[in-house]
Amino acid sequence: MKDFLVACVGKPSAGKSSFLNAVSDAAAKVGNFPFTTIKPNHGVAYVHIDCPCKRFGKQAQCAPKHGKCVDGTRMVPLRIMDVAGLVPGASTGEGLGNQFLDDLRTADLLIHVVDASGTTDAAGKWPNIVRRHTATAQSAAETLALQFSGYGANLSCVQKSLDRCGMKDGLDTWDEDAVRKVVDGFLDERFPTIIALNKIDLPDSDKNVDKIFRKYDPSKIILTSALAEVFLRKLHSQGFINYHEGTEFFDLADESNSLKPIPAATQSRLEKVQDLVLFRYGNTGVQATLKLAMDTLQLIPAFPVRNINSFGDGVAGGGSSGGGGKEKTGVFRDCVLVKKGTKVGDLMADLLGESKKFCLYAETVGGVRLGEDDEITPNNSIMSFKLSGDAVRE
Ligand SMILES: Nc1nc2c(ncn2[C@@H]2O[C@H](COP(=O)(O)OP(=O)(O)OP(=O)(O)O)[C@@H](O)[C@H]2O)c(=O)[nH]1
Ligand SMILES: [Mg+2]
Repeated sequence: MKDFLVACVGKPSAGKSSFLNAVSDAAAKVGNFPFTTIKPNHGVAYVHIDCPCKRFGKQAQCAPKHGKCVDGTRMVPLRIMDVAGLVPGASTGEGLGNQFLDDLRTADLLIHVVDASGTTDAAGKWPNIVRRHTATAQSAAETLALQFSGYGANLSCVQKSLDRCGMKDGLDTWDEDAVRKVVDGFLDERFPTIIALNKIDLPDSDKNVDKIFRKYDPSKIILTSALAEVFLRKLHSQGFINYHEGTEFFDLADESNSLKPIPAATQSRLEKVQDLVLFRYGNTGVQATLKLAMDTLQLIPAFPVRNINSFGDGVAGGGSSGGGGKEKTGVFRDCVLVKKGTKVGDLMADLLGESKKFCLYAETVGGVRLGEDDEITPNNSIMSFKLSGDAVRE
């Protein structure tokens, strides 16, 4: 199946690299000056999903090949990258120019990281665009296609986004809200986009949060503190706390665990993070952002298993290695993210490749047969593919 990629974009110093570090294994350079990132950083983030092992009481045997599963909460890998800071006009060569837009071409979704403590500003270059538009007597779509060319836009993509947000020609009369609507419409057409409204731990953020919520679709905004998440994860990896990612909870050292006592200076910082972020917002928001990314991309997890009764190892019912307990290698070893609407046959082709022709049938829990044209849904997402070789052996 396609390996999905999400990319963090946003203005310089918004916290893109911090966000990447907060959710992934990356160690991207972070700095309090613009354009710290020149070359994109890549990482693997883990999205938390409900693992079926819990439903079947098999948490102890659950053994993901990638990521891990903690008591039925499964961490599924998702590729993520950040890029250099985006400034208005990047598509015409300002800032770091087109280079970083190239890096984005393969992204499936953008996480627009916004510094909530900063001032919001509209694209400063709009008057120039209007001037050129008027001088060249082009249509609105033509002018914008040129402007968005760095984002991989073509005329039809721009035209579609204009139609979708109900904007016609008369670009020179658009006010700020209209321009914003058009830009948002275009981004939605080209890339699904969600907003990580970052730095909510800073005092100035409050007033901007309201403003931004009024301007954008609130269902696409998550309040985040990448800094708090990085801090909590660091304390966790250093053995000071047991941080329950995605929640406001962590365990401290006591007789029942082997955690280390926290030094006084760190303790006061931890209390601050609790006061400013965890108690106020319930969590740091970064895990929720990944979840929203997954929902926006309409990804659902599918669990190919070798044995539909034991949920044992392997993608397809190919040859058995012979001997050994059925669950020697654990259950629900594989998990793939598929886009809603994906057909059973598509997944089959992807996982089995050439061997697809030996596939007799696919089945899900309870021995229910699946047709190649059946869509994968949360109800049939555990599936096994019966190959002819297998049928002979059994
Ligand atoms: N208070 C606070 N500061 C943050 C947060 N996230 C990032 N920062 C700080 O913001 C500054 C910029 O962070 P980066 O992650 O380097 O930002 P960036 O968007 O990658 O910046 P460029 O690569 O230069 O475009 C650093 O000083 C970070 O420590 C946050 O959630 N809260
Ligand atoms: Mg950066």
